[in-house]
Amino acid sequence: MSGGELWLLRRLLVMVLVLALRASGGEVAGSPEEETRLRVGFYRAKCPVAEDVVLAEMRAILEEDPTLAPSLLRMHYHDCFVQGCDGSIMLRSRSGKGERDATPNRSMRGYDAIQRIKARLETVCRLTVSCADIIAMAARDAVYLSKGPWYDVETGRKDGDVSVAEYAENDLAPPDSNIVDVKTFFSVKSLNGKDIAVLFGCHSIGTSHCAAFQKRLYNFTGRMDQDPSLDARYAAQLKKLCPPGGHGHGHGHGGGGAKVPIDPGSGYTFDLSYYRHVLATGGLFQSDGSLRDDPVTRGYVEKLANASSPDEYFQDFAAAMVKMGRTDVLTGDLGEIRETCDGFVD
Ligand code: HEM
Ligand SMILES: *[C@@H]1O[C@H](CO)[C@@H](O)[C@H](O)[C@H]1NC(C)=O
Ligand SMILES: *[C@@H]1O[C@H](CO)[C@@H](O)[C@H](O)[C@H]1NC(C)=O
Ligand SMILES: CC(=O)N[C@H]1CO[C@H](CO)[C@@H](O)[C@@H]1O
Repeated sequence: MSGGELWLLRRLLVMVLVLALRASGGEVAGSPEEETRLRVGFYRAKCPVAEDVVLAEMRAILEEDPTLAPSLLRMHYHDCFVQGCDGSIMLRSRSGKGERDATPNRSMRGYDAIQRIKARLETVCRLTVSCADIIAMAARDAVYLSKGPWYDVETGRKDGDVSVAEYAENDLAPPDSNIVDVKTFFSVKSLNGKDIAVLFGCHSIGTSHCAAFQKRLYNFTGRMDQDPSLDARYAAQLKKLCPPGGHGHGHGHGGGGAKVPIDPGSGYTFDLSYYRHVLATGGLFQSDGSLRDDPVTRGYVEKLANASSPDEYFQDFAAAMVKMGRTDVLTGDLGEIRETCDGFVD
């Protein structure tokens, strides 16, 4: 058996085990039903200040460094897509084999912020609030503090203790994905076309290193050409910000190099301009532009690009984030509450 097959088999076994445990979890006498599923206000009894503490810390963190808002939103996406929302994105590996070390994760930021919130929570409610929930709450607060919607975040996740770089490589779509690839990556997590169009609105805030989309500007098909689906004026602007060479090649997206806003002109406000940008220019990443290539996602993008108010979008966003936040969670007796979020797995 090849390494890849072995790995798949291991994952399958873990999944079967998790499902079996979950199936039995509901029946175990004495284990209250409410402890075994996610719900709004999970900490109301055990740690009533939990959500307030997270919001207060987030205000302080973003006052010091506003650029961490998008980074912390992104962290929840990465945490949920890689082995479920289980806080494992925070774990460190001495041998460089953790999720943190995976290519798509190279430019992930905000680990210290999560650890800071966790340390604060440990002083008020020892061993009570999971890292996975802190990441989910921080993502919600990051959106809210970027003038986006407030929504009720479900809590009750436990933390996992496994972090494998390979999972991140396999579960996160690369930025040069087309819509068929994107739909495959998201349907594995039970997220449909509308969810994709809604969640991609996260790219309304934040920045990207040039390396993540450089290929579109200079060497799209390997013949030193430009991506024809990218608006020519936008491409010219990007070329000025991202001169050729220097920032890594091919699929590389991370490391040094210049950064550009993903939604130019509105890079730190959570609003609808991302959708207008995608429609008009093809977006920063091919995956953003790919929203135009499917009837469902395109229909949604066109609707929002023209919307006179963000209300409908904000409602859809809340629902999609809650849905994403349920991805393969550990609850009840599964998983643990760690004392620190960024412990070492090896
Ligand atoms: C196919 C799906 C996706 C792809 C290919 C993708 C790709 C990327 C890439 C390449 C970056 C730039 C990283 C860097 O160079 O610093 C980025 C940033 C970002 N992504 Fe995504 N992303 C996807 C989905 C999502 C989703 C669903 C969310 C939110 C739930 C999200 C939120 C963000 C945010 C907020 C940033 C800015 C981070 C910062 O400024 O530090 N992304 N994404
Ligand atoms: C352009 O892409 C081709 C094919 O991937 C590669 O062989 C070539 O080295 C690239 N050229 C530059 C200058 O990056
Ligand atoms: C959206 O706006 C464009 C022009 O910006 C217009 O051509 C189109 O008909 C509008 N679509 C809807 C559904 O209002
Ligand atoms: C391989 C690699 O660059 N991994 C990085 C992932 O992100 C963390 C946090 O920024 C870095 O410490 C790792 O070196």
